[in-house]
Amino acid sequence: MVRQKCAMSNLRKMPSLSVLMGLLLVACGGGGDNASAPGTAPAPAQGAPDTHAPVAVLAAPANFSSDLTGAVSLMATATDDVGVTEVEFQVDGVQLGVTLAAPPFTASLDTTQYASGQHVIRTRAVDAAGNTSAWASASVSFGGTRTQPAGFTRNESWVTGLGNATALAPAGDGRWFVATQGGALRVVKAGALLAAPFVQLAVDSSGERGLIGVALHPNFATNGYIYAYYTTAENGTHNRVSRFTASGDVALAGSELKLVDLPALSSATNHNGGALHFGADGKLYIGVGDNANGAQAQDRTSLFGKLLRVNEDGSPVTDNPFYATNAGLARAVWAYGLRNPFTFAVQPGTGLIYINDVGQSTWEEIDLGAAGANYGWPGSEGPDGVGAGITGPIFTYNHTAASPPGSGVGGFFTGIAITGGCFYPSSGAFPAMYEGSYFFADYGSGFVARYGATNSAAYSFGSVSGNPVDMRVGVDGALYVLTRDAIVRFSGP
Ligand SMILES: [Ca+2]
Repeated sequence: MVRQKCAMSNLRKMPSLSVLMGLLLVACGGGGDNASAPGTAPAPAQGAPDTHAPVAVLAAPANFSSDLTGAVSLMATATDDVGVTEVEFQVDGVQLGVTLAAPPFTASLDTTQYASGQHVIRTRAVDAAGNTSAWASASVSFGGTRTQPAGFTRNESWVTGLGNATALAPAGDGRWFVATQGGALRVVKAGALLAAPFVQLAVDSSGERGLIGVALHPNFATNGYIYAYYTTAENGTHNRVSRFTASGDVALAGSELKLVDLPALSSATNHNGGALHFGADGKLYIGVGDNANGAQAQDRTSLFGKLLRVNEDGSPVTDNPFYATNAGLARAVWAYGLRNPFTFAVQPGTGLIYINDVGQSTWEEIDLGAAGANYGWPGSEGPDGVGAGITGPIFTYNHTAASPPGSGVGGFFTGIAITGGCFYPSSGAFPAMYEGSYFFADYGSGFVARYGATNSAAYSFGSVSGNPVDMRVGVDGALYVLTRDAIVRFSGP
């Protein structure tokens, strides 16, 4: 353990001596140890301000510690040219316990309070002048079987019996609209699945085709507009976005307005995308897969492998990045180089867009939405092949665990297909630490995680038994995860 340094001789000549003395005597534990720690800068000259930050080291647990259970001891060491006055620990970006003023810098962490899976432990030190060390951190995994944080409730049977569900959208009145692959757009009202669908569409549901996206107009409460993305066999099999008008819990007969007819699909039935959301700019964004032809993702004149941006009537928005160089519907291209943007999300208020791009055989990724961005597919997947002109992911995880587990990009998270996702709003029933978090899930692993932009790190939140396909925060502030068959409700403490 590196010894604490207390340069008492210099401090006696500094201003505010009585305050500093009190702090430093505590920080030094009364040990009177004036020896220099190796590697630290010399103490500031007499009368000079202390501008040298301390150094904190997380001594335990070790980075990549796996399957930690029960009570875990955290230990930090901290050194400074003058003296350390505070050491704190964090778990997943939230301070653990009280700030420590004196060594030993230890704390006990009760892992049973956290969902099993990846968590990040951090420590940092502060000196009397207020200089703050960098965070020292360890990515670890907690074992056990906890499927949601302590104090939260997971209800896996909030709604069941959906049958090949693909996407969901909340209404401000508490209802939910749930797309099912076979073409039925179902309604959940007061927690009950209504027997009559909102609308039953004729769809081609082979492979990954079918009714695979739903979005409500921002003014749904007054205009009743609901948008759906589905595969139709009309005039050659292709994907379409239509608008319907609600009349109570069903679509007004004859209200379908066909807004966007995408180009004909090949015989490939996978990679259709399907996600639909209105941005903060009032425009409708549409995720379109590459139809299993990666080259189309790089062709900016192709509608495949893109995030599109259209007006609410389906017309391309005139300030789209390739509006001037493309023709027809291709003027709707907003971002490209995507493989299968089956889900994406818009942050309430800020309009920030995160795109989940399902990878091929190696990487799942979250991309930061930006006009004109090229996310690199098929030449780039996850962190691989991110060259000039390519926008790499903000978070990515592998299909296979690294050796040792946790040591690779994405840490302990592994899976086969990223789904989700949604931002927790700036107010809601969850504790403040969740505000602004981006929740996502994996279709195969069934984990539910959150990504915190503050530390660019992802943490385990929980898991579900089924295969997650979509998720949203309800008007009650609970997190609703849609699996192929059910809506799982995670409610806060
Ligand atoms: Ca210092």
